[in-house]
Amino acid sequence: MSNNYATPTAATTALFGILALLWGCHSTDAFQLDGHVTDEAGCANAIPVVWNDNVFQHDGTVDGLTDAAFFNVPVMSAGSWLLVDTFNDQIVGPTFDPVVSILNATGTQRLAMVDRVALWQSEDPHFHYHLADTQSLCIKIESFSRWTHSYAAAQMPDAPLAYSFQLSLNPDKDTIYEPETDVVAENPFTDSTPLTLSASEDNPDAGYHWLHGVLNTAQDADVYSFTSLNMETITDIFVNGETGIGDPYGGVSGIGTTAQITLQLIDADETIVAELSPDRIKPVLSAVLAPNSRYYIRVTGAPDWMPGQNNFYNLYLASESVQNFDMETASDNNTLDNATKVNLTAGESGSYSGIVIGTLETETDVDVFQIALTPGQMFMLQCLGASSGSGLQNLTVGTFEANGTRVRADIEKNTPIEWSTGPNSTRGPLWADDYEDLYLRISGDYRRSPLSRFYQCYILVMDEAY
Ligand SMILES: [Ca+2]
Ligand SMILES: [Ca+2]
Ligand SMILES: [Ca+2]
Ligand SMILES: [Ca+2]
Repeated sequence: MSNNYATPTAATTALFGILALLWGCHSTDAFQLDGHVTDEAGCANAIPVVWNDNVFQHDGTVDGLTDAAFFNVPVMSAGSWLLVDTFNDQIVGPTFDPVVSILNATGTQRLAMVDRVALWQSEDPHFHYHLADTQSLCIKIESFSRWTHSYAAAQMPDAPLAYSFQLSLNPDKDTIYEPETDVVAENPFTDSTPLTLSASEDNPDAGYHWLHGVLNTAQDADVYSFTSLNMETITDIFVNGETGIGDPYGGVSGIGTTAQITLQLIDADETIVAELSPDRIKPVLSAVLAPNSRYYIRVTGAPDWMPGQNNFYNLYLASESVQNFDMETASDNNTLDNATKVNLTAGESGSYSGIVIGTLETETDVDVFQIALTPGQMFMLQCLGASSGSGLQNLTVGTFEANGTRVRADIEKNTPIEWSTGPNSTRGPLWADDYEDLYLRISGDYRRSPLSRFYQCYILVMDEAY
């Protein structure tokens, strides 16, 4: 039996990316409960969790989309962390889109309910849960169809349906937990919690790290310090896990945290580089970091936040070489003629993606990028300035044809600019009809000194046939 940890290799493409998970050895043990069983009855007949080196792995089956499996977790002490994973995308054969609920031992109280990974796009839950109290838990695994009560309309596949599920108690691989003796230090910068960010084995141009902590009071401030990689990087700090306890009628996940945080990235001069109060639509803070330099991550309660029952947070730090992105070449990219060319990377099924990053160095700077399209392709983007913690306000994206005809413009207000078919889109996708090159013109206002002047755009192009 081995631990299975997610190993993000390109977290900065999380907005459109799909991540592969590692896969280890498992025991198989079939178990079924009637689909209409209550949580109380399910928890009373749950499969006992038996730890093996603080890991519990279970491969099982349920009889159709309406059934659920229940597990009983022995008493864990307050302050423990539980990593909850499913691996259904690794199963060959009939399976389902899993939803995991954490309940109290008797199944009368819901503590968390998670359908998918907020950090990267996967139907399989992967989240860290923090125990505020010493207690035992009941964990329920059900299909998305059962969660949303839509199984009547769903096409029933042949039973039984397989699932794979793993719990890890206090996992510590690539992970920092804030010290248990959490005091507000006299100097939070010299007394910060250090983390070592090192380049990963599979990708020497990148480094990743988990961070977990608790806001003990409304005034609590947690400061972590690290040295950036030995190259210029774009560094993202993701908040992995949605607040609340989820919606029992489906659609909204919650990992059970009552913390709403403000994140700051601070440089060695103690100047704030980026600041964000993350939420479901703006879950990530981003900045370009200088090589081999000291930085701090400061976590506090968001403005007007009141502490609740379980005020924990899960952060994921991802640094990647800027050379993996289309960075603006110079300040002379102010016109269509001098546009920076964007190199899209071909993905699966006729999709092409790229990430454009840059800075608006002066009040009058504009940056123009050129994207080659073919007629019939669908063009989608997401652009962030203040939405990822930079000091740029009113980030404006205009698109133009080669002859200078404006196609569309959009301004970032309280949410990222997003041209897609998704629920958070500000506009729909663009369709490349008659033009072959599309020009992206970025402008904005700088109103939040000393924050950075950084912006980024994720681009996704799909062939018509897709
Ligand atoms: Ca799911
Ligand atoms: Ca703390
Ligand atoms: Ca420029
Ligand atoms: Ca620029």
